[in-house]
Amino acid sequence: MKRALITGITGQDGSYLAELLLDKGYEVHGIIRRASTFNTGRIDHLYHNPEIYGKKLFLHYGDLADATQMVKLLYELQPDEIYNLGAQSHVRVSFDVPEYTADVTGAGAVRILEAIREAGLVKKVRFYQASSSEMFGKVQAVPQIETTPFWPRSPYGCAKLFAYWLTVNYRESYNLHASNGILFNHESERRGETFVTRKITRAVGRIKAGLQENLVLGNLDAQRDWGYAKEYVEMMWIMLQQDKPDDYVVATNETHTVREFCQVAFDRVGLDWEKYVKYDARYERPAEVELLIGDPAKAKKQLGWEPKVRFKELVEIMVDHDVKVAENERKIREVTGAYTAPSYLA
Ligand code: NAP
Ligand code: G4F
Repeated sequence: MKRALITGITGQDGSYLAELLLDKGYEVHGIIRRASTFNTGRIDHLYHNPEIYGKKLFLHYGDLADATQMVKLLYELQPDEIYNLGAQSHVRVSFDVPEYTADVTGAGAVRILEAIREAGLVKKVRFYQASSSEMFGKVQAVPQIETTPFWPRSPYGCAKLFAYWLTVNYRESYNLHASNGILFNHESERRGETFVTRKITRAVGRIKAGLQENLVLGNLDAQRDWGYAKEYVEMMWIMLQQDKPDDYVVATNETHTVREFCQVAFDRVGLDWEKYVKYDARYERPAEVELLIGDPAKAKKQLGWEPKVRFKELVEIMVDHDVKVAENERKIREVTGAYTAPSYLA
């Protein structure tokens, strides 16, 4: 039985990856942060399953800012594979907390890489770094591929670039099996509620259910290459099963504006988006990434991976889910007369 360690297991990707690895027979360990509120909503179905938790899935308190705990965990666990998905992952927020983002999203990767050396795991372990299309920033070529020069446009992008190069550097310096997945935006029913896609689909559900009046957004012209998260975590695993580590673009090779996302999402429930979407400059960023579109040809050729869920289907999956969530919330409110929708319903 292989043993995997996931940082960021409570996040969108971490939760899907945990499911995938458990399905493949792995023993899965995840690092979670202590919080004053519940933060395990995305993995509660695994955590509350007595056949899984404590038998195949184990959670450990820790933080990417805490190098000592990282070394201790790696000594204890001796994992075969490490997936570094933990991060302060919100681009807009990274402008508010640049130093924290550098520490967790950037230096967090070094802490794991050094812990691998400290625990004597260089020859045994395989390491995956969650790199990002945000590193292409002010894009130098269209579409973007593995060799496109980087030009990050946010503290988040800069932090991810640091972690990207460190991963390459440890591969070259110590012969560590370390790979970067350069993942373009990927979304799902589990996407964080403050990223634009989920903000839109939640609003659609809530407007339809009469729980919300409008939706306030920033830049509608930004273009993104949006794929389905469930398919993207599979690529993380595939990359670590190769004899040789390498870096891969994971994308759909299609791009759409935020405006188009709104159109398709509101259309799904028969509403005219223009009547509900308002603009507020506070959602703009000091520097914007205007266009992302990735060509995953290398992933297809070398690893046989290609995305199946395309833009319209992705929007519809998310809207259909959020319509149900909002309808539940409306019913709960009707019965209790109060706002009681628990966040894990999302
Ligand atoms: P997410 O939903 O925001 O999840 C981030 C995870 O990191 C959460 O589990 C979070 O824990 C954890 N975390 C935050 N700060 C931490 C810290 N100081 N120490 C330990 N863990 C910490 O992100 P995601 O969408 O799943 O993305 C997964 C990874 O891929 C991230 O590194 C992200 O930057 C990267 N990425 C994402 C995309 C995308 O489109 N989704 C594209 C490219 C790259 P809490 O639950 O406690 O907050
Ligand atoms: O959904 P977003 O916040 O995602 P963004 O900035 O592209 O970052 C995501 O994808 C990256 C991969 O490229 C990841 F590395 C990163 O961790 C994260 O998952 O914003 C998408 C676009 C932006 O251009 C933004 O300006 O939507 C625009 N937007 C317009 N109104 C908005 C809003 N974004 C947010 N979050 N909220 C708005 O109200």
